Amino acid sequence: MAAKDRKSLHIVMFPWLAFGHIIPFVDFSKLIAQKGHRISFVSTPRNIDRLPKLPPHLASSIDLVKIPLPKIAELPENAEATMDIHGGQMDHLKKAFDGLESGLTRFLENTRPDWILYDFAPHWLPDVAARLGISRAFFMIINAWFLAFFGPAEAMISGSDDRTKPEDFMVPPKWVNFETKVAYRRFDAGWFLRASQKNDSGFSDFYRQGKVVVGSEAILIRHCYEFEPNWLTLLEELNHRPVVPTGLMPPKVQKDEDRDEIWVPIRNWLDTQNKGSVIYVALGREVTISQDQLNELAHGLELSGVPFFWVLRKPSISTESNLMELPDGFEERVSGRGIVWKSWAPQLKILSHESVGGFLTHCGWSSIIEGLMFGHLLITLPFVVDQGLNSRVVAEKQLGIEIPRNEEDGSYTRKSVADSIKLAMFEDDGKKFKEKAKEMSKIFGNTELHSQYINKSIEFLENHKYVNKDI
Ligand SMILES: *[C@@H]1O[C@H](CO)[C@@H](O)[C@H](O)[C@H]1NC(C)=O
Ligand SMILES: CC(=O)N[C@H]1CO[C@H](CO)[C@@H](O)[C@@H]1O
Repeated sequence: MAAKDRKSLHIVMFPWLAFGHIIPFVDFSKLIAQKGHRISFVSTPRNIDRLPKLPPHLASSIDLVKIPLPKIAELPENAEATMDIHGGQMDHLKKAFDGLESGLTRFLENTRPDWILYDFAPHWLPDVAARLGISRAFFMIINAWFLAFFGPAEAMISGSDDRTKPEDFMVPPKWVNFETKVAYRRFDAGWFLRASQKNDSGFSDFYRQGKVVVGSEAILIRHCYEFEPNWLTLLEELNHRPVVPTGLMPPKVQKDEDRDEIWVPIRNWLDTQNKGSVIYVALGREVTISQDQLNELAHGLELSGVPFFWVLRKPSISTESNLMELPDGFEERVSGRGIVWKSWAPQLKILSHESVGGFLTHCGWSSIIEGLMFGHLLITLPFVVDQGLNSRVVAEKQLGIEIPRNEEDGSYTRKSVADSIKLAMFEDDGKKFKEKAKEMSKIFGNTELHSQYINKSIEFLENHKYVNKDI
């Protein structure tokens, strides 16, 4: 059917309160709006105010809808996103988030959209939307192996999942029906174990995700068969509902001149370096490491002898344990060879520069996509959520090298950092991995392929609108 013959849809987007989630929801909103559909993007006032500016030609198709976050005594004033809090306050943010139910329900009653796409957290939302005859999809901004690790939704909801100790997450789950070693390790299994347990918000992440899955007509997921078919197929089998891959949604390198004052000096420095010689180092905004581990990373970069560009931003929430001081005299000693960049940096532009030859990353899914788009070998240092599994998949496919860690506490030494970098950049194994990573850019950087996925996932929304509106 030609676009002009189709009825334009009204689609509500409702991400979890973390910018690592909000940004992929914005990106997907823009892609949907480009097809002539109307978006209502719902979040809290301060998050909406912190969104990147919408392109002028789409601004009229994307309504930004602010619903105030209920005040909770345990949260700091004005905290509306994970970057405004420390880890111990996460459950309180989830509790406040649950308080958005009445505001969102009113909005849905008044506007009666065709679809609502939401994140893992609002366990109450599918029922509300179903009652109003609104079609519902869980938009999973992370990949299939992470979601498949949670298992069948019914067990997540009932709490009958029998995995109760870290060891249970250190092997592939019993429903995995293909050969893989992908699993958590002792130092990062704790995150998954906690996700299975009820906490101060009153609900476990397992329960939230389970409810969201069973209440949805479909799961849309940022994944593609060309990179990894097995976990994606497993998800369909586990969940008995359409699993629609949106592709990897590789971002476009923006030509935003208003940020040139930041990019130009960085580019000038990269221009002076040899092709493929620089390691780009960035652990993401929400990973905080201890002072001791920061020192080891710095010394490791120094010991490696490799040129580097390190984005090291102070966490927005400072505590005594994350002061982020570099070792004494570090910047003088590495001067000329290494740059420590302490504010926002245009990651995608840096990764696209030909001097960059490797990416030391915490292994967030977006970072992996951005690194492999340009065929960069990854040197991985995962911490929480999906990062450990991502790192193991990357290692299994020989696209990256995980820095050796202490199994118990996940600590690493300057020597393990330096050795991993040298292995990646100079040794034969590194060369082999580099070739494979470069090859991978044909999938990750394939705009045609991912545009096709986007087209198909939007066609899915167009063709599967809820018909039974008289509940
Ligand atoms: C996706 O759809 C757009 C029209 O909305 C079209 O221009 C584009 O070529 C399509 N992409 C692919 C890969 O088919
Ligand atoms: C069992 C469990 O994960 N408990 C956690 C609940 O949340 C608090 C912080 O809000 C943690 O300190 C507990 O470890």
